[in-house]
Amino acid sequence: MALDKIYNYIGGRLAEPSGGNYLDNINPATGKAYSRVPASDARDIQDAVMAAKQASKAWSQRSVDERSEVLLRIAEGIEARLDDLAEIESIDNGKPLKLAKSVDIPRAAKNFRFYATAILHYGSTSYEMVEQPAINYTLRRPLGVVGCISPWNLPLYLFTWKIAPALAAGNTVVAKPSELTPMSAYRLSEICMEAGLPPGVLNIVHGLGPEVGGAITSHPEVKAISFTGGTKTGAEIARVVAPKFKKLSLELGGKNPNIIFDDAPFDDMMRMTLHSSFANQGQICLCGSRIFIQSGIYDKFKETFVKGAKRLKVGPPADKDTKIGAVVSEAHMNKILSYIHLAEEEGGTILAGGQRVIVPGEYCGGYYIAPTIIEGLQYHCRTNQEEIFGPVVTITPFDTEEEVLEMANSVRYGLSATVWTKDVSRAHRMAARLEAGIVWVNTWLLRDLRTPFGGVKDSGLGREGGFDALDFFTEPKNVCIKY
Ligand code: TXE
Repeated sequence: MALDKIYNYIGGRLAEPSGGNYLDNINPATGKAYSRVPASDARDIQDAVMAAKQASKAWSQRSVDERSEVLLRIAEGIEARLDDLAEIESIDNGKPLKLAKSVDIPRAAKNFRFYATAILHYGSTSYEMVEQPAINYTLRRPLGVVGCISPWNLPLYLFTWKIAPALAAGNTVVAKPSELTPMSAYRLSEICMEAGLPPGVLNIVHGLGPEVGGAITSHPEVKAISFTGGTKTGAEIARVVAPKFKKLSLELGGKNPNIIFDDAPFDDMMRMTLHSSFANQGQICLCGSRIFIQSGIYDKFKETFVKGAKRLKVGPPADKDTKIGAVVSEAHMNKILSYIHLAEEEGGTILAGGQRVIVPGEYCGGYYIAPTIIEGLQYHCRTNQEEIFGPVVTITPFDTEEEVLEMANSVRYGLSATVWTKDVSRAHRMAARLEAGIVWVNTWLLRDLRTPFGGVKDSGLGREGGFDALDFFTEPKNVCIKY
């Protein structure tokens, strides 16, 4: 049977890749190819950039009301296709259908809605001078053509998180979704056409990272790059764009601490910790993969947590009882399994999981891993320092705030941290001293889209969210008038 084909979206039209080459798109729940993705190259990026450049002036000169209306229609288009989009996201990525339907797709629509309305309230500053009769005001202008490159873990969610503010601010966009999860981005092209987005304002080009992503980052007409993905790729992109002086926003990996004090609200903490450890098969950059538990509740925590993890059902993403679907690819599964072996070599004890799960029937070739809990590791060993990005967590006891801060801050990453305690003063002390861009206290992944989102250290550069993203996608120009 011929596999369904995905097309690029360039200049308002669906297009085959110039070279006529395609990659297989694998369904990770079965391990079988189910569609074909364009293996585009620099020629397709050249076409996309030219289309974006041509559309740039007219789009930037539209009133914010007009831009807002088009983006709201895109949000409505996503909402209208909730079921279809959730299904394809779940097939492409391996995530439970329920999760795609309750989190990924609603959030993609919300991203468009949020920036369609944020732009209506986006202002700029003015400074009156007293010593001289003069006033300064700052214009904020779109940059022109910008590039957005996104990963596979939250495909449409993260793709739209970049595209929506870029378009709202009046830029035109050349965007590349991950080659592992291209289907929802392809559907987005259809939604944009239906919503009346003018041709060339958004261009979506599919293909491999170095060929397609690399052609975007190195293109002289692309004025800014917004990237989410691995830290290694982020470093490569920074190397390419730095000498070209492009604006750069990087959301990279994490190795986030989840710190649980004796006085934590136990039941809430346990429910949420199971979620923050294993949601989306642990493939969320914000997952708390290093869990530190104060000694007084360590044994109780361990017993309840291990029981809870063993109860999480691993199975086909479309099953309504499935809590843990498939990880995204065979290569990624092998990477995660190799870290589990490393943990054993480093002296860790596997308390739950630790192996691939074979789901019978048509899913027997799928990439499933049981939720895995490891104890007994030193905080500075590789398992505790490197990003695994799968359903694997370590648990480590601690006694004092000082001790846990040293362990928590010992990694090269600094994306997020979670603290569980009823002591308000302690919560503030910890929040101030944790090296992270985002700290949650007594919760996890509670997101207000107005807040700055991003990491410190090797977790990235710059902030997304709220007006920060609109600042990123615009250039300030100060005007000083003496009167
Ligand atoms: O991501 P890549 P990979 C972490 C996680 C994972 C590791 C590697 O630890 O195991 O990164 O994942 C495009 N120029 N995260 O290799 O390669 C690529 O095509 C321009 C954390 O799958 O970073 C895709 O569209 N673009 C993370 C995007 O970059 C390039 C989410 C991300 O892929 C490129 C995903 C290049 N040279 C992985 N090479 C998070 N922070 O949420 C690749 N790409």
